[in-house]
Amino acid sequence: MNYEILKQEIADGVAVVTVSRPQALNALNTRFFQEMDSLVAEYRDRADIKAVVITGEGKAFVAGADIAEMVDKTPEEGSRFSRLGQATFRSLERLDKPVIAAVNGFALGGGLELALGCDFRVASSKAKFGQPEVNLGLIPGYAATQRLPRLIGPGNALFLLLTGEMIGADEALRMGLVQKVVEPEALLQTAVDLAKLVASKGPKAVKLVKRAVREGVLGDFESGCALESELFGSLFGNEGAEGMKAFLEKRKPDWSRS
Ligand code: CO8
Repeated sequence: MNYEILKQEIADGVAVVTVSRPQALNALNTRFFQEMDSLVAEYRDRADIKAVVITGEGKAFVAGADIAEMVDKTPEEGSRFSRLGQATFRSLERLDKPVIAAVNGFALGGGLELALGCDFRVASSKAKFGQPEVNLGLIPGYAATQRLPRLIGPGNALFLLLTGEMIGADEALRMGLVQKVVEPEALLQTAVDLAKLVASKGPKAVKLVKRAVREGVLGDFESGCALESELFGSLFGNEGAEGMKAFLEKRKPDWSRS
């Protein structure tokens, strides 16, 4: 696919993907979702890409779904647009490789939902977060009503969803919405370094941690523990054996051996 909105730079196994529609504060339109679907499918199969960082160009990470594109939709079209976006962020979340959001500026509405579809979030101290849909007489359509309370608890989620107010990076950190806040000039390097750190771990273990957490938060405790035991066992005799042997032999693990 010829990417117009998603700019990509791939170096040392990390793909830095920049949402680039700065004239509309990177608002998410149909083209964005087509490109993101294609990109996720491509990265799934690319052995040279070990981790992904997603950021935005200019003063916004992403300022929401494209209001100009949504304004005239019928109820059926609105639901369809919502389902397509949900499916895209679900496939991003299911990518077997780490995906880190580097939130450089406004992460609002659908933009915050994109960040929620990533594994964790690093923010610039200047970033702003919010779910302003109620200001427009809307509710979120890309699963914020589901992911947000699971991540930060129902009280914090309802605070953001019902007030529609923006919060700063320190408040987002306090709520657990982001996992790290750094100065703007350090943002991208911090996210890339974290991406490389995760990519240096056992790749099967990384994939299975993602799966256990992802499926675990959706189900009950006992089923989650059963899944964890099954996945835990699957690492013995292969990647886990290499990691544990390397520890005992006081050397770095060679994941290609497993
Ligand atoms: N959609 C379309 N255009 C946008 C959006 C957006 N979400 N956000 C900003 N823009 C455009 C502005 O219209 C403006 O365009 P122009 O220069 O042509 O007038 C340009 O970007 C720059 O924006 P501003 O001049 O407003 O910049 P400011 O720095 O003054 O303000 C803000 C920045 C505060 C971020 C402001 O732009 C704003 O409030 N934006 C809207 C934020 C918002 O409400 N986002 C939520 C949208 S709804 C949503 O995301 C629902 C998701 C689920 C959808 C489910 C599918 C149905």
